Amino acid sequence: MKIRIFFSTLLLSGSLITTVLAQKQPKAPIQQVSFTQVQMNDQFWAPRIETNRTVSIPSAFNECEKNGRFDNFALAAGLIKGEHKGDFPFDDTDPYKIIEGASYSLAAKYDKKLDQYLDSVIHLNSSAQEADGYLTTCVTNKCTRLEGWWGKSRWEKINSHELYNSGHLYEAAVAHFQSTGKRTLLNVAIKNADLVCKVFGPGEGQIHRPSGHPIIEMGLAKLYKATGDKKYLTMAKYFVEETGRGTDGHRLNEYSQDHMPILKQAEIKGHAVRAGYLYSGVADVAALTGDTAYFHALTRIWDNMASKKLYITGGIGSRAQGEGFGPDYELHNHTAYCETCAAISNVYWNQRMFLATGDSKYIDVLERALYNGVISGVSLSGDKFFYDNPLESMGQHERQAWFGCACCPGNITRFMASVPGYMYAVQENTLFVNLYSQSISNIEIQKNKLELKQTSEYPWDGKVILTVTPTKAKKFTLKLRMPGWAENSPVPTDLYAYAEKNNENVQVLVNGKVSKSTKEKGYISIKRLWKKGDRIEFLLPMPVRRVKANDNVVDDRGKMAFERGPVLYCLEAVDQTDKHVFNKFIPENAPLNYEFKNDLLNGVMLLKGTAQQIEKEGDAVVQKEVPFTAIPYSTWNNRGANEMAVWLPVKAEIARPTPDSTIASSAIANVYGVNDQWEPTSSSDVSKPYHYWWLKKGTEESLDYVFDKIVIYCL
Ligand code: FUB
Ligand code: ZN
Repeated sequence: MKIRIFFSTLLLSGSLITTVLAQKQPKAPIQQVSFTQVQMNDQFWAPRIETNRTVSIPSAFNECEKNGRFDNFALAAGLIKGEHKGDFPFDDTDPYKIIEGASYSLAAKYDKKLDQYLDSVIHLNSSAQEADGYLTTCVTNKCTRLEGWWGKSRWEKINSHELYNSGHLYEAAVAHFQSTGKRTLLNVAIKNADLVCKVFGPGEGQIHRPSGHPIIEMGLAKLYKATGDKKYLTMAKYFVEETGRGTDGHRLNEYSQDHMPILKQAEIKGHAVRAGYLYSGVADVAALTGDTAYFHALTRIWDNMASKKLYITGGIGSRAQGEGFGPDYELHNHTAYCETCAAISNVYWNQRMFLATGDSKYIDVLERALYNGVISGVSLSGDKFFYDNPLESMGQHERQAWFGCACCPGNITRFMASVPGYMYAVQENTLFVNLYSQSISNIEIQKNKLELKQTSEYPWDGKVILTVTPTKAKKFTLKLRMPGWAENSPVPTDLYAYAEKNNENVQVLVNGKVSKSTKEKGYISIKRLWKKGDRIEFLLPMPVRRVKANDNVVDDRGKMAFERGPVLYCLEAVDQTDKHVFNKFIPENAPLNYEFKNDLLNGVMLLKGTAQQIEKEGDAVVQKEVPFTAIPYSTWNNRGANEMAVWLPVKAEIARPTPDSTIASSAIANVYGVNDQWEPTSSSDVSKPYHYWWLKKGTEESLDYVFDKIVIYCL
């Protein structure tokens, strides 16, 4: 007889406990189980990670070669003659990010050619480093074209990105050291960090300034962990503490979250990637120094993000202008910016919030970003990337092989290679199972080795079998994350809700029987003497769900989105009979089915149902029943540019009949305020008529990184 555990009755007391315990810091740090210990062999992630290794990393390195990223290092090293190339002072970070991704990739699967290629790139990086450790090639190369960014000398401008370059260097160096055991890049990083520690700080003669574009905080924390040298942690803490103080008299601004000290901040504002990286760095510092005040500030800011500024894709940052956050509930779809780097930063931040609290709500947000808004950033072929990830398209969006400002492709390469590292965490004699995916892992709990095997078709199916094989029988607590989506809660706030409750029960069986368990902070805890071959069956019902947004989100009113498990869906025109999306609505009660399609989009679960289509017949508007197909949002735009929507109307009034082709569409630049005050930059993507980066002419301010991306599209 199958015995079931009913968790819904525990929900109320569980959430009260969560609130109270969230105020406390855990006794011992929760440690992420390294991606090197986890071998994914599933149908979803393993092929993507392999494509990252075999296509994304080589093609991104190739773009670095073509676009002068390596030449800039060679020029700074005096190895070649010529002009500094590229449009941004942070172009050096492209190679660093790809080195990081390639290092992770090497650790998972050794490749001699790649190892040697990295050696040659690192040789250029180290040769370009100045004698005192300084490393930012456009400054060393005295690139006058980029003086607007960096000025006339080192560290002159807060937005020069010199410290951002350093941060990515440290992250790459630690990854390369840990993967290969080589100190070549680590030595470069240490020399640079030692210089940064001399130049910046509270002391006399030092520069009293925050980082401008965070990442150095996380990078320094990693360097501290890798070397054990506390001064790097002190430096990271300094950058955190200096934020919002304006000690050196620079202009305080929300754009860099530099408007007030972090301890006073409550609302997430400004540039989204900066925010995600900054708060991740703050979480690192808080965890490594045991600072609860910073952690409380982070909790407040996170609450604002997750309850008012989080897209259903897990993406953040609604605005092209300033690449950042708008006011609460500004979550428009067509012009949603949702930079790929910002979704990645959201994963970093949530992972760190989890590590600080052991609360699964952070993994719920992480999982949402992971399966949706992060991986939409890369094509299934692995060689094309989205910079912004809108939730609606008229067909004007298309992934590109590279960008003038190429932050996203490199970020994807390093992120994809690290995905297995998000599955597990260990704290004393507790093992957290955060993500589900077919895999084999070797984990150590209090010096006891253990093999953990997951057999599953997740995310397409909610059945997960975990086989536990400790070397010696061992008593420990295994915590299974109960995904929020399995508990009628798409996000841990009231920003989104399922339209109807699912009453199917989650089941947990150990060796075929119900086992004693408790529930705390979103985990089912099973404490027992685990023996070789113990088998857990975890069954998560996975019906198709309709999602409603909080009514304050104006753009989503009268609309619903579809999900199944952690996967968000969208309608793409190519799958619809009439090749249109916006002329349809899907009534709330329309039945929905799902079907796995092996030969589509590398194998995907499709959603199918019946929609109502609005059509013009002469002067009349008529309604017709038609079938529709929805695909995972992350897989859209793999069959060319076409219409796409995540949020779909539930009633006729919001659906739009497709306009007659004879009605001329017009570019509406003036609607966005583009006038002769503005000009496109050289990094505009001229291969696409509607994609331009605009800069406000002249003025210090415009050079101070206030630029708009204006997407002009046809109505
Ligand atoms: O400024 C460096 C990177 O370029 C940012 O993180 C991205 O948003 C892009 O602006
Ligand atoms: Zn980016």
